[in-house]
Amino acid sequence: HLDDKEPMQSYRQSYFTLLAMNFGPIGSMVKGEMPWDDAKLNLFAGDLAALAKMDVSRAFPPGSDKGTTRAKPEIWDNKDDFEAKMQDMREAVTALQVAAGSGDKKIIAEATGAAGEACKACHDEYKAKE
Ligand code: ASC
Repeated sequence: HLDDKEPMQSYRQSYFTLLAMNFGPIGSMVKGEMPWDDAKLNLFAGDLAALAKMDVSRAFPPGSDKGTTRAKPEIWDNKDDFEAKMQDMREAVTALQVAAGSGDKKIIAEATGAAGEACKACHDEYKAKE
């Protein structure tokens, strides 16, 4: 490996970086911090939905809580709740792709808010601040 990190830590960080870099611009467009671009929004929402089909749960196997990870031990203590929150995220970003296809800014804003809440719900419980 290229570094001395837990390999699954690299896997999950890469995954969530891809999520953030597709979701971030959608959030910025909805907030008016970036020019609205329907084509880009649909591309990003499509990639998010594709990423949601990946089994990111496999990036959190037992024993992969070692090292300097910001993934809190509660993930492995509350696997069912963690999985449920992950599933909420999958459903929210899949719904966001459908919303993006509508072209309706209000519907897109609501779906973006819901997806952001799904991200946050998991971070609040399972991602260390630093
Ligand atoms: C983002 C991003 C997150 C979520 C979260 C939403 O753009 O990188 O982790 O939105 O901040 O509350």
